[in-house]
Amino acid sequence: MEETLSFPLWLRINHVINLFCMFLLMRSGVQILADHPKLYWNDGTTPGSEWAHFGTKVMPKDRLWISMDEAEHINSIVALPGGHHNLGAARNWHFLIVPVWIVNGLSYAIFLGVTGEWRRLIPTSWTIIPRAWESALTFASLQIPPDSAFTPYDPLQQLTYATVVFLVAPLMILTGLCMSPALIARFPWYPKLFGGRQAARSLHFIGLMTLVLYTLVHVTLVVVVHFPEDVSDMVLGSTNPNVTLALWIASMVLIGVVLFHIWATIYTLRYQRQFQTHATAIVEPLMRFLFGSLRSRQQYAKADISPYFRVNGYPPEHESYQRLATENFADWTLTIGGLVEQPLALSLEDLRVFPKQEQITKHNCIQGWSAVAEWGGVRMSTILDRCRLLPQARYVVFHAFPQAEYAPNTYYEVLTLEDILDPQTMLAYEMNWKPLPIPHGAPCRLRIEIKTGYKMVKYLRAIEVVDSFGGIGKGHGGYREDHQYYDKVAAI
Ligand SMILES: Nc1nc2c(c(=O)[nH]1)N[C@H]1C(S)=C(S)[C@@H](COP(=O)(O)O)O[C@H]1N2
Ligand SMILES: [Mo]
Repeated sequence: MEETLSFPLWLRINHVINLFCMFLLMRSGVQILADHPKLYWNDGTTPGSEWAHFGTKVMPKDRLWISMDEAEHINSIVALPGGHHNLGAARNWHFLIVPVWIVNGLSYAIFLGVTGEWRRLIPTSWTIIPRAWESALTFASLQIPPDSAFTPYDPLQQLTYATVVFLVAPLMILTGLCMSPALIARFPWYPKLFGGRQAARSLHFIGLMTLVLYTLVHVTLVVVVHFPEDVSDMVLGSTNPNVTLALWIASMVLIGVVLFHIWATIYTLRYQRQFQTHATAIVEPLMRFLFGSLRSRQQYAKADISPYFRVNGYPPEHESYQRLATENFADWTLTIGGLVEQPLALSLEDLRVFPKQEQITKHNCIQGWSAVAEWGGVRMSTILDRCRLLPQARYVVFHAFPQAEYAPNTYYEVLTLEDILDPQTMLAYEMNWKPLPIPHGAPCRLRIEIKTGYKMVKYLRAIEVVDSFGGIGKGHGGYREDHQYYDKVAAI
């Protein structure tokens, strides 16, 4: 039964939007990967256990190194925006485009269903498999199956389209969601469906490679088989035989996409701050809407604790810190002030008097690595109850001791009161039942399990309750927001 191929207008529009989104997602995705260019099947991301490593950097064996040192520089031709550690901008592109791509994909699926066009894509008989195999053999011998094989698609083509649309694309969404610390803190079983968070990350990458390969083959075949009729059908629908016009429009669209990428790359690199401000105005409310009300309910077993826990952020060399360290932080005090009725200055001993909370949780660095550890300390809400917030209080700022890598600035991060009330948000002075080691933030650090790692300030010196953070640092809500253009929600 011969069916004529008619691509309705909605489908042609879907196709163009999809093409526009896919390349932006791919390039920004590659930039995100470059920040931690290693892939694993285990959630401890033990160094050496990666199944793929892109780049040449080798970490030293004889001194402390941090995960930021592992990031690779990447060319702007493959990555958006390219360069070194432009993770903030790449994430903003990724998260701006993802909703457009998903809405476009859903509307495509709905139209397919409603119009009955799905029958061309979803196989309805097992005979498609031997027929697709036959077709594969034909292509392998560098021949094109006869016209009669295209009804409207050739069986191999149909099978491939169905796989990409109904298997690979949903898998990209589902595995992408596993990257959200908030989501997997609330539903720790969810990433297990894919074999863990790192397995999901690996699958997300394999999905990307599948889509790249698919795109290459798809474009090649459109050019080799039935060109330029395919282009004409794709652009104008099969009722319009004006091939020249179709080729002209297709070329303009492709040139437009390329120009957009060139503009996006240059704009992002030149106006990082402006792009951050505009992009996060959209991305942050969306992140809050999707993940903002999720509360951490993690309780991993002792056996889940990772043998190795990466470090990010070198210990402060500053003598104000070093002097405290030599005395095991006996003289350390944490000041809690700002918009509180009762300012506090707490020593380690004071902290140990509060009811102790213990939790075994998964740490998720924004760069991509993860690790599980036990944390012991005091719940943040306990501390805030003790100092009694004033009614104007809206944000809590965590300040660290000065670290040489950030001089003349110091590391700090801002959290909302709602974030803080997560039951697993705490000041940790213990890691794996031992005093918090110096590389991990001794004597005391923040844990907030619904966020990516950069929110969890180490080497804590002071906590400040404020009604606005515009005057702190550069005013974007944290050191990494100020200097690396990250968003301040950090829920994925
Ligand atoms: N003071 C300070 N705190 C910090 C950082 C830092 O550089 N300085 N890095 C953050 C980042 S990006 C991560 S992933 C975690 C890492 O914690 P870890 O070193 O214990 O693994 O600490 C966060 N807290
Ligand atoms: Mo991080």
